[in-house]
Amino acid sequence: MSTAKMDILVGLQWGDEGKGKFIDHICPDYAIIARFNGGANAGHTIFWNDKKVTLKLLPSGIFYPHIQNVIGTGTVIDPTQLRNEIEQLALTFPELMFKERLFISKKAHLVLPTDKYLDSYFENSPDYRTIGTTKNGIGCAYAHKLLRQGFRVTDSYSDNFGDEVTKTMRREYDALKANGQEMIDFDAMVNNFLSDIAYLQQLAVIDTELYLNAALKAGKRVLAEGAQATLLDIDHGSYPYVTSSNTIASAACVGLGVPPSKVGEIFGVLKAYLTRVGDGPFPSELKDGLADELRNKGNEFGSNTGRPRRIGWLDLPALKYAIMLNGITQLIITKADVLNEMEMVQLCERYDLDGELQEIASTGTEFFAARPQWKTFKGWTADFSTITRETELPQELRTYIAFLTHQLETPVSHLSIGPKREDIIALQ
Ligand code: 2SA
Ligand code: MG
Repeated sequence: MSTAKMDILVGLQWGDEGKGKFIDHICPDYAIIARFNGGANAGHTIFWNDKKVTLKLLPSGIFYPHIQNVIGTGTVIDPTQLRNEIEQLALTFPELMFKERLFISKKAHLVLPTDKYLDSYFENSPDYRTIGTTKNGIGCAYAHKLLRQGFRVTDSYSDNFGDEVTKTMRREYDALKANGQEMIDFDAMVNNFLSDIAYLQQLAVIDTELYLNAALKAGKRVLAEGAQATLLDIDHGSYPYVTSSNTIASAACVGLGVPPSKVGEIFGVLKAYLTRVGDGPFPSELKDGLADELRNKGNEFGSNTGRPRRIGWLDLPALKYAIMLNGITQLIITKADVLNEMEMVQLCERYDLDGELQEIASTGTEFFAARPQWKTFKGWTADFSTITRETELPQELRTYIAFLTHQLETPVSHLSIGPKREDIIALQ
């Protein structure tokens, strides 16, 4: 069998584009789904047997009997979250053998309970910058990794792991306590953590790089599943209001140990409008009643934290930038149905920076001052529940999509027009 390619799927905005839903749609075509970045800060919502499920750490292929799921080296793993997630799913779907289809990288880093407290401390203390994180300890775990003070999954098998990790947690715990951070009892925290580590150790912990490259060589198709999104990338996003991992397509190669020569399609998911949770710049943000209307229509609340998402119109300069960084080969537009029955739909066509017009964003300092120049489209009205093909779409929506395809110089291959798995139509 000939060598297969690894396709990559990423979000093009600030997250919550509906990546989980599209992955769920294309899953059957793949043998392996692999997470390459982030941790339990993700919230990928999918429907299985009409039940809504939000996955945080587990890859989105976990429900399919024929799919192997990988949590790769570039991720950070909170063993407590992982255990909770697997145990919860096993309660809802006892017939699915999740553990048998899950492979975890030996080299992925662990999120310690003190990382989570430290994250909360930074968020709440007036002495530090507030980012609006998910408080999952993501930034602190990645910081320890770069400082070379982190613990990897493989380290947990060594004889002195218990002592070493307890020593580290003691140090951090005491410092946090001295600064007034509220925490559970130290011994309880350590015991819970070590018990969750023992749970993690009975899962398949392997060399995921060897596994993935051998699978590709054997002709098995791999999909790399991005978490968070392009504008939250630690290097290229709206720093410091970003997550602590690289979220763009090239990070899939690093985070999974698969070379760029093996990459096939690069899917970019975007929502027909724009949302953001957490602080930071948002040039096309809406602050009026329209934002509330769209938030409610689109149910725009954080899938794990429940935080209300900020709402805005599509931002063309930011999208052009995201498409460039990722090398997107196919666009997927989601939630076109949420804009149903609007009199008009707008988008930010370019930025005005003190009179200087900018067609493509860069998220450097100017981005924070960008003022949108709007373009207005006539809205659309349709009964989306009956639409099954492109020709049935309202003309106004087709005009909007044609404009985007032309401006973004990238084909739109799929359009999502409702929350269910079947509410996705392929476009020509
Ligand atoms: P963190 O926790 O350190 O990664 O936070 C840093 C910034 O990244 C943003 N971020 C997200 N934005 C949207 N969705 C995310 N995942 C969950 C979801 C979030 C939730 O899909 O709904 O449940 O609220 C996600 N994860 C991180 C975060 O808001 C900060 O701006
Ligand atoms: Mg989400």
